[in-house]
Amino acid sequence: MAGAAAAAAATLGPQLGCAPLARRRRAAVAPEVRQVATACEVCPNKCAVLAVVENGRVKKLNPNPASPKSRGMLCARGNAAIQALYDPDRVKGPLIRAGARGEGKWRQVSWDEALDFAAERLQRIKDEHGPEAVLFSSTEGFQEEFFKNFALAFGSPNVLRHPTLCLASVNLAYSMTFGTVPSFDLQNASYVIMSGANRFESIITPDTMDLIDGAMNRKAKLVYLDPRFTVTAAKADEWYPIRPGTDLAFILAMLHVIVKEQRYDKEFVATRCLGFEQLAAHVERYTPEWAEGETEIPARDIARIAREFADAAPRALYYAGRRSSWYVNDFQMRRGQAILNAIVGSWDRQGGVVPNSRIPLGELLVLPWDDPVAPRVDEIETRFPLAARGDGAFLQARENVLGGVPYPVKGWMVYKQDPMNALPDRGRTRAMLEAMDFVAVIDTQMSDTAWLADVVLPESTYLERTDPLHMLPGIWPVVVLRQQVVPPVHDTRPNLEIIQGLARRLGLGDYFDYTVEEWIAEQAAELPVVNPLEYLKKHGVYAPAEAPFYGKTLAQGYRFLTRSGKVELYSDRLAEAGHDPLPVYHPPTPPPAGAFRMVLGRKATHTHAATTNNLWLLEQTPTNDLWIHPEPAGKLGIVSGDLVEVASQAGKVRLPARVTPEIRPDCVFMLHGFGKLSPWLRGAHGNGACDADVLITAWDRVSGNAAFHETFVTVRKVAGEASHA
Ligand SMILES: Nc1nc2c(c(=O)[nH]1)N[C@H]1C(S)=C(S)[C@@H](COP(=O)(O)OP(=O)(O)OC[C@H]3O[C@@H](n4cnc5c(=O)[nH]c(N)nc54)[C@H](O)[C@@H]3O)O[C@H]1N2
Ligand SMILES: Nc1nc2c(c(=O)[nH]1)N[C@H]1C(S)=C(S)[C@@H](COP(=O)(O)OP(=O)(O)OC[C@H]3O[C@@H](n4cnc5c(=O)[nH]c(N)nc54)[C@H](O)[C@@H]3O)O[C@H]1N2
Ligand code: SF4
Ligand SMILES: [Mo]
Repeated sequence: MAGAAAAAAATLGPQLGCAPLARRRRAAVAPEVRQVATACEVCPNKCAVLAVVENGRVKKLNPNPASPKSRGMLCARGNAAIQALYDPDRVKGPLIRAGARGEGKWRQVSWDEALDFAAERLQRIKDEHGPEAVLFSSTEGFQEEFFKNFALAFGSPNVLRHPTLCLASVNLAYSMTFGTVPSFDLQNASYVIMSGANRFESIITPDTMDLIDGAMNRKAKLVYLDPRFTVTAAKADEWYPIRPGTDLAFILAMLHVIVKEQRYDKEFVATRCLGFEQLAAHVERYTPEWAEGETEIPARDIARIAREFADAAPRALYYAGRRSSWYVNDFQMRRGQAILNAIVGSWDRQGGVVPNSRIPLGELLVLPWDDPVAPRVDEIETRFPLAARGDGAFLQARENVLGGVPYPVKGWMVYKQDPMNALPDRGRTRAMLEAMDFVAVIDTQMSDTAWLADVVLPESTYLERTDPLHMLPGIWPVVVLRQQVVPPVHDTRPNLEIIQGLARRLGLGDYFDYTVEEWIAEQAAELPVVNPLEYLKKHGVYAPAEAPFYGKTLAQGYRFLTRSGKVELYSDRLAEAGHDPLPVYHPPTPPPAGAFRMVLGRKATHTHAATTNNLWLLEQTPTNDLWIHPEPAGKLGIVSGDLVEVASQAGKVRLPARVTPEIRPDCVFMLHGFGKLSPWLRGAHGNGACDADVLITAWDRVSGNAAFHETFVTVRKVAGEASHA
């Protein structure tokens, strides 16, 4: 009726000369419009956002070009955050489990009741088993620090962070070589090589924009290795569908050519690097002809790429991917890349591999707590002595907890993470959850892990809260503010308030006796602008005008943060820890006859397992399917759309096949984040398949990082309809 009336008015209005009425109407409903600068939370990039609020509702999210990191970009996922804010499937208030674990019976309770309940359970575990019997796991985010601090103040050393599922091996490889984890100057590079690192779909700012500019405008040559024909492959100058797990053979052969033909930067090697002689002797045996047999990349192309790369240096870089949770030898492959970047002299040069600049922030002084006394449950000190202790080794922790060694763990607190999807072998993660006396999940939605918890503590989404400032290091560092755009739509709280509520009840309140505003004020105080807080509230970001910097570490007498103070091509520390001091190639185990290797990757329209209930993004990518090459598919009698069963040692899933030449015949691929258990996530529940059901448990030997690409699966056609929401 209302629609019909409006349509009638629209046609009749002008004829009847109702202009004064139309004006009056407009005046009456003129919306109140505000713009708030904030920072996106939908993936780790923290892109700067200008949120448009109309009559109290977020109407539009625009990019804030003031950030040198995200510049004028806000991706599809960033735009779709509005849908997540107003999603009817959100957890709208605290919940306590009312039935059996996973049965789906919940009691909607007050915050007081939820926090009393959680604190009582945590205290009980602490009294009976010690504080180390509670595990605290989380993924990066501006409020993660409060969660980590809570774990430590509670007395548990068992903090597990997401790098051990993501980038721990690449970070460790660069740290062991250069003493730091650098950025890659794609804006100025003229030659770029990438192993995987699918930047046109796996978005990292500003790398994705720089690479688009470089590749599309032919400023840089891009050589891309990936068993899949990704969007990045489509835009590259050269794409090689490398045999998976053999990138180190390609890298070692490049080193062989560059060393043998003396194409390395002799000055940099002589003055800054340690162990070149050992490296030269080591790569003698790794010829391009040998590498061809491993990688299936022609020897003449490997040799040519090595020469082109060395000749283009220092504006040449072997780009380090972010997700390096690939193989059990991942660390050594990334070390090989770092060594290659070092010897061609790309370090700290324009267009090369550049140590990050930083902007100092102030720090609110808080009451210090005593460090936890118990050893870590993942035994990281002895099993992965070189790894970042504060991040832990997630899969080792899960296996130890399941085995009850070295001590029992009875409680698990989860923040902004969905281990039921993010860890391989979902059955084992579920077994770990089932074995717990108490599980609490702080999330914005009913994730699969939340579905199996005892209490769900709903955090306000990023558009509804103010977070601590964050400095994003880089060639162009930036400080970003995430400030509240609208008040919480439901009965949710920011993480700090949840932590404070728990801490007060556990007698730890004094450690968290501050507000986020006080925290931010102290952080901002150091910034070299007038009224820094006001400046940040208005602009959303602070970036110094004088960046970027190159060559700070090239000054005479500079000591790299390695043991020797030099770039370590050869590493004593690795040898002492029982690892190869130079990267040694170990061929990957080939898939058994009739089996495929499963590889992982992303699409530009989803973040991990977090966005597959977002209707706007589901419209772009509604489900997942199994990529399989036409050759094996033909042998198995599979055509696109057929339902297939994918089985590994860990489990089985069913999903539709997508027969495509865009993947090697020896691999299969499915997108992450579908096949959800949680019926509250209506868009992804029973829609497609969950990769974590079939991935097996394996980890990198040096860093303990998950190794997701070690899984072999069989595929067979089965009768029935594909489950599709
Ligand atoms: N749109 C979107 N962007 C994101 C994210 C997201 O979820 N969605 N997540 C962010 C996060 S946390 C991360 S860690 C990054 C991940 O981004 P990347 O580091 O780029 O990692 P992935 O895209 O997971 O995988 C890279 C590619 O490696 C290929 N690959 C598999 N095995 C091999 C191999 O043996 N050799 C070679 N050369 N290639 C191989 C896979 O086919 C895949 O295409 O993306 C970030 N950006
Ligand atoms: N099978 C498989 N496993 C993987 C990967 C893969 O590709 N496949 N990728 C690996 C990589 S690279 C990474 S980085 C990890 C990522 O692992 P996770 O961090 O677990 O990934 P997400 O699915 O992005 O997010 C987890 C949860 O955070 C919630 N969340 C989002 N925003 C907020 C917020 O503001 N507050 C709170 N409290 N919660 C919020 C989401 O609702 C979601 O349930 O997974 C790793 N594991
Ligand atoms: S890349 Fe997209 S999802 Fe990630 S922070 Fe930026 S806008 Fe948000
Ligand atoms: Mo990641």
